[in-house]
Amino acid sequence: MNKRTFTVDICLSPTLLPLYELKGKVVVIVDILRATSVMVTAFGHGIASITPTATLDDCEYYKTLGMLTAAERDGMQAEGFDLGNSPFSYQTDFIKGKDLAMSTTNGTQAIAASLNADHIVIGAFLNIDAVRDYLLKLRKPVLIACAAWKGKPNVEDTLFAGALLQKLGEEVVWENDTCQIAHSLLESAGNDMLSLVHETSHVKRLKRLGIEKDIEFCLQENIYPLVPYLQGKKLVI
Ligand code: 3SL
Repeated sequence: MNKRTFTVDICLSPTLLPLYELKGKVVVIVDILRATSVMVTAFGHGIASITPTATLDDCEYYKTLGMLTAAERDGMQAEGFDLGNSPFSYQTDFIKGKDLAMSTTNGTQAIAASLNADHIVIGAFLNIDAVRDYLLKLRKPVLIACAAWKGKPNVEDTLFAGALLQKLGEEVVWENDTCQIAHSLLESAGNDMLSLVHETSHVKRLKRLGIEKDIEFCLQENIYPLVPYLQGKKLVI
């Protein structure tokens, strides 16, 4: 490893996070379908901050403070909250300048499990080049933390991890075999990530809910050149 290179590792599920040292690391949280894609979209449309919460009760508390709230469980909007987890719900001027509290099945849990990291940033295909540039500027050891689905690794988050690795290229040293797994998966997708993702369990789950357009939207690259990062309890840009 020369002076300028830095390490990258990939954690395929939050249940494996206790095996990783987070101190001294930049953790990139990834939940392609759909939490981190939604967060990036919300910032792209002017939200002022997002406070991620692991529990619905905590999210509800922020409602009592007058904040906008979003909550999802098992793909559906949780009852009593203002918004759900579709990126299309955030493409509106209504959210401009607002502070949002948000709780999701996996994405916000992955953030809660990573709080010992030096930096937490939000990654999605929608902002992948901006994330790469951010990491190249910081030049600190990176852990890409996949939110997965209820502890089980998934294709879409692993694909993103492979794509980010590829974009970091020669600037990084791969720390563990999960990097090879993610990179091989990306190569197996070739130019057709959509077909691979279409076969996944989460897509089947989401299709049952009739939100196929969300899937295609979340697989687009570089729609929003911004990087949300955790500052105290809030994500900001
Ligand atoms: O688990 C999550 O954080 C969500 O992104 C899941 S869903 O896409 O809303 O089903």
